[in-house]
Amino acid sequence: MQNKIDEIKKNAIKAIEEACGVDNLNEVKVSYLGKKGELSKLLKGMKNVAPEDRPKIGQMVNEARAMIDEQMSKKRAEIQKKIREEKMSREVIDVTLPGRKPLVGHRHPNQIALEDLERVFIGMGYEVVEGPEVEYDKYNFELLNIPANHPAKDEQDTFYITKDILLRTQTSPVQARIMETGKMPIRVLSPGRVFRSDEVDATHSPSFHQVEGLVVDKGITFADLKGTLQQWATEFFGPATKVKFRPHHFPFTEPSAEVDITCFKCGGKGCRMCKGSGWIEILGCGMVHPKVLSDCGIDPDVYSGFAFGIGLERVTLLKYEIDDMRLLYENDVRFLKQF
Ligand code: 2NM
Repeated sequence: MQNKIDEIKKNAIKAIEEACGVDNLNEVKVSYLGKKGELSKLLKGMKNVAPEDRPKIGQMVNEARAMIDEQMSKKRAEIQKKIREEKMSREVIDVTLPGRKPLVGHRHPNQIALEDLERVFIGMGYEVVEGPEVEYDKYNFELLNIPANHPAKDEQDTFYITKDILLRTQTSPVQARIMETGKMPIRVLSPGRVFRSDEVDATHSPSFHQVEGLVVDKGITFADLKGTLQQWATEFFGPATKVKFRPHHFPFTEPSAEVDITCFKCGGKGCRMCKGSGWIEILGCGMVHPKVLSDCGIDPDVYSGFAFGIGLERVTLLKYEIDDMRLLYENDVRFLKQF
């Protein structure tokens, strides 16, 4: 009996020594001190022991149990200490290390150009107004004097949601909504995303941005339009910039014009930027058509106005001398970081 107890003790101590974690140690505990463990098994064999020897054996088993238990506690404390120390050394903070620099993003080149552009018009007293990208046919076409048979209304050119609801092809519907409110005078700039059913290439995208301007008041003339755009060109492209108005046609303006500016790269001599002509086509504009005014509830005999539309991407590409519009949409940080 004595030998057996000694052997259990020896094995238990060895197992405790070798235990490599708290879970493992618990397993050892169960197998020696548990209900079905080695010591309990031994006690169950007591019926074969002479009655007078039983208290002695019982005492020896209890001593063995106490001794194994104590070893166990020691080992447990050791393991926990080691775990704690490892954790502490892992979590040590070296306060002398340099700080980590947070990655700060910045504005997209389109956004920089837009804010530069807005600043000029805000300086002239314009208010920036945005509107829905999903529009009614009524605001996108009908109120802007774009008749049902106009090519812009073709399914090939416009993204229709239903017969009457579509992705706006211009930001003028925002201005039709403003005219409809009837609050005078109007001096607004409407930047925003527009959609056309175009194939992607270096100068086209099915989704791009426009900045349209609208002024309506008593006595507004083409001279106001010319002065305004000349002022914008000077502030935006540089003091030497001249503007040239070429007759054009838009359904919502009469008369209408396309505007060229002298090339800000070569000053008008002709270079790669302006394809040798000295001029760069920059926007469309005109006097708001009397029918558009009256359809929007404004009396064209009392009020007149001008409007213009600038392609934001076109301005961004020119400003930064980028030769492919697709670069603006790919969001490659190696490209975006340069602005
Ligand atoms: C352009 C060219 C010419 C324009 C017209 C209007 C409105 F709402 F008054 F009718 N907004 N914008 C306009 C005029 C837009 O884009 C090339």
